[in-house]
Amino acid sequence: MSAAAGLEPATVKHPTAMAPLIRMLDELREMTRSAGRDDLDARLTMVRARIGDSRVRLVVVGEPKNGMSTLVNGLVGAPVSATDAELSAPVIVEYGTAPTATVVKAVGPGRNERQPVDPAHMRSALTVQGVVRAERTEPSALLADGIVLMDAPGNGDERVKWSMIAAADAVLYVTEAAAELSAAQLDYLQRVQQFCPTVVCVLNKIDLYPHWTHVQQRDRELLDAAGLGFAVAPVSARLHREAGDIRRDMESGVPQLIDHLRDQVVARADVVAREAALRDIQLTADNLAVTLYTEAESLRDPRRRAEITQQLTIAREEADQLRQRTANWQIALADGAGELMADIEHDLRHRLRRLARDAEAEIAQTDPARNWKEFGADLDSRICEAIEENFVMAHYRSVELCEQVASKFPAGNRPPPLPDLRLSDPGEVLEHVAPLEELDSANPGVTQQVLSGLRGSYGGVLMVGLATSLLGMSLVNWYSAGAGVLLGVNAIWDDRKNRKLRRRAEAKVAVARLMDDVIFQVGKESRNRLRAMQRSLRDHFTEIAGQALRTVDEALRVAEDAYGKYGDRREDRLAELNSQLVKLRAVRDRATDMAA
Ligand SMILES: Nc1nc2c(ncn2[C@@H]2O[C@H](COP(=O)(O)OP(=O)(O)OP(=O)(O)O)[C@@H](O)[C@H]2O)c(=O)[nH]1
Ligand SMILES: [Mg+2]
Repeated sequence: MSAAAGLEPATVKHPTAMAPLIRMLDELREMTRSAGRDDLDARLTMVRARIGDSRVRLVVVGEPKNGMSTLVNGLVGAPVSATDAELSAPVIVEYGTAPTATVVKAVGPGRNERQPVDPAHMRSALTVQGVVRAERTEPSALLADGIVLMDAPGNGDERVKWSMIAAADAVLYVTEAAAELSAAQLDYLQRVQQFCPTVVCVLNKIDLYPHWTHVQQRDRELLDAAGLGFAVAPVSARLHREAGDIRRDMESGVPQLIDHLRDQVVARADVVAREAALRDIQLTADNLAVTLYTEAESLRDPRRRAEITQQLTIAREEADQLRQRTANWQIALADGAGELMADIEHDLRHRLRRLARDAEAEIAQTDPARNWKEFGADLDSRICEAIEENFVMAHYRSVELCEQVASKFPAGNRPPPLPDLRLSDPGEVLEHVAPLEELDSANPGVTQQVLSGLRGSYGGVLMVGLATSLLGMSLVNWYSAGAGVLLGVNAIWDDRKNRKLRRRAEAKVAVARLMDDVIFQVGKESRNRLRAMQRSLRDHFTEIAGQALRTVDEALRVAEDAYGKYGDRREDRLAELNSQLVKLRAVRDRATDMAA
């Protein structure tokens, strides 16, 4: 059976033996496809690929670190699969004309990308996520015999493992000789058997556990009790690796395992493949029959027909309702947001105007020059408070708006989490606002006061001095000096009063300017925040509206389809189903005959 170092691996599954199976599979696949059972179709496609492959696919699985990769390397006779790897990838080793290694990476559903790697760097290639495909030219006994070996990493993706098992002709299930099979392992083996009936249990690391014969005995009993007639092969992949001569290699049990695989799997490849394929065909046929039968039954059932009609009516009504409700959500959002922005701005102006009025009243009662700094600080804190309240209002009003828009959609569509519009630090918004201006006339200099006093007293002296000079007195005399003092004091007093009035006017202007600035800056900030909120609501609800419409449209389509089937096309469909069932029975019978 063993091929020499020829260029092609041996053909172990013969095309003539597989041809009738392939015909059956193709027939069945057509039926599963027309019945819309994609799952069954996928399974049959894989079975087709398996029996179409002239080699025997052998997959090695087991729990992490049981020594699968060491065993694979032992079977191939070369270190193709990384051992003690932290991150291992599935490895496929096959016979080829040149030694190559390719990393196959899944780049999308059903699409793979191949990257060649240097076999010398295979260890590093293994850390890449994907499948490593290695081709060996050396006539490793098993590869040349036409075996493709697949090493499934112990802690790899379970789905990948199962698809490898389903694609395999035979499974080597590796356990450690430390303990007998657990209930969970037996359960796992039961499931494996449903996908691939040819399984060999490999009891590895017998060098470590002297009581392995006892474990083997127990495993045999447990498997028999579970109705699993798998062979149990005790081996030590390490002893095999380290064996220098044939005698020691025989102790490792690996040569015996290879012989077993040759006799029971390679030599019987046609039988093994046929049995597995026939089982798959029978199972799929039964599964499909149930689907077709159920559909035929419900077509014949008048209650079902009434139900379908009612479902169509409901689906139509729901679609109409949704269209009406959602037609105007955008208008509701745009209107609501516009109104909200105007209200918030109005509220801000209103609050600040009230503050300005209070400030003016205060200014009118006192001299603003006194405590102008404290006055400014106090005003600032009141402005902060007002702004904070304004933003709190903006927040709650936008939550309300969000709920209003959400109510236009079917229940269950929760409004999105809104950005919080409340201010954590109102000072930030006020950063660009210029502080309250200083009062120009706040501190008149001493010279200024003296000057205006002098101006007054000079007038007084001149006025009275001139009059008294007519009486022959000198220009400066007691009377004129008295008048000078009097008018001087009066001038100082007048000057002070005027200054105070001017300061009040200046203070009012300063407050008004501050308020203007605050309204400008805060208004800008709050408009920005509200617009961002509006945009995020619009994006969110556009998505929801699209989804909701797609859902009802799909429901409507399904209902119309079903109605079509049960309505006008009912008789045709029944006839079609009957003919499919007859065809299916024929395939099933043929498979049963072949299996027998
Ligand atoms: N004593 C002994 N050690 C072994 C034997 N087979 C494998 N090992 C050791 O067990 C460890 C794990 O071996 P691997 O071949 O990497 O195991 P694996 O099952 O491929 O591990 P993962 O794929 O990573 O789950 C390594 O240190 C091996 O040397 C054996 O027969 N006897
Ligand atoms: Mg491994």
